[in-house]
Amino acid sequence: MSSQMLNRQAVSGRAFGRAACRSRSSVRVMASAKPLTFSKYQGLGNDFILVDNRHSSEPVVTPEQAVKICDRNFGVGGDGVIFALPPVGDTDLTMRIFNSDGSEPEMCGNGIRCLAKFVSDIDKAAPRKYKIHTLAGLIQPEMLADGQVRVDMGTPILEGPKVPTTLAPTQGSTVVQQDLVVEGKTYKVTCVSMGNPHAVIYSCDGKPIKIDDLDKELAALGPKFERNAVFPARTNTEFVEVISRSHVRMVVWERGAGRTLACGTGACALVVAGILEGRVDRDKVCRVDLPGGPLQIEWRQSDNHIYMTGPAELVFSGSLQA
Ligand code: ZDP
Repeated sequence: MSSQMLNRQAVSGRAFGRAACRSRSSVRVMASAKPLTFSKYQGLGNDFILVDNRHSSEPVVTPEQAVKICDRNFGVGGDGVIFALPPVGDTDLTMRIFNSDGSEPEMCGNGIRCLAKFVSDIDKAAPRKYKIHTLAGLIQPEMLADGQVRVDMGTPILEGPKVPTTLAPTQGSTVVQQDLVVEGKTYKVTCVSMGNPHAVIYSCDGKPIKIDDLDKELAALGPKFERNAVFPARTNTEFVEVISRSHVRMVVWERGAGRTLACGTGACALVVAGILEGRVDRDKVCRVDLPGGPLQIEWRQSDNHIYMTGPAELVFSGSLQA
């Protein structure tokens, strides 16, 4: 695939021909004709290729190239490519991400923990807090002494049209436990944005979700929610089982990435939804069990912000030939 064909058109929510034809050639990146150095990090198995792009405000990898880099057979393999870009205003840096289908989401939770760890590793910085500019606004990860990362994820967006969804609101302008029929079953959907859209489901046909049963249907069901007409920007979808009022279990079908082992913005969105549905306690840390491991989530009343705490680990570093 010549570089001429790879002109840049990143548009949120639109995929770039991943499934159709997985080209047989290994990925080549024309990053100013020198190899592209990268590091792979993961947060609970949600894995990303991190690129230090602080020398230019333009990502050195196009959405199409990101699709190939994320390919688990012909590329490095990952759920997305994340760029550390120059700061905006009084922030420390800017984050952008391309999903594995080439679409560009506004925010990513596991990804921003990995980005903070990546930058602090490169800069050999002592544990500190970062101000990061994203398409979803200011997000602030803080490196903790125990190696975990706690992130001030800001405030959730609850107005239906801003999530966005066309489902009718049930509590003021918020869509809480609204009916959505998919494949003949009636799901109760609560819609929350963490900068990126989430549809959260705790019950179906009047019965609580059981993760072990739901998990088998996820591959067939996930796309039916992701691309449902009531979600104009597509959506991430979280199915949740309540264990206690401060402990839940989930599986996720991500917009532009499919089934992943973890979704940080999704974990935040489902705790907000659980509180709005009266299933989860506010002002208490809620343990969220994701397929890849646990996250600690708290929706604080004092500042209405959500705080997410979890791991971020280096897997390996390498370079892609020009
Ligand atoms: O909104 C989207 O398109 C998500 N697929 C973005 C990635 C979200 C992520 N998994 C997270 O942890 O929030 C990185």
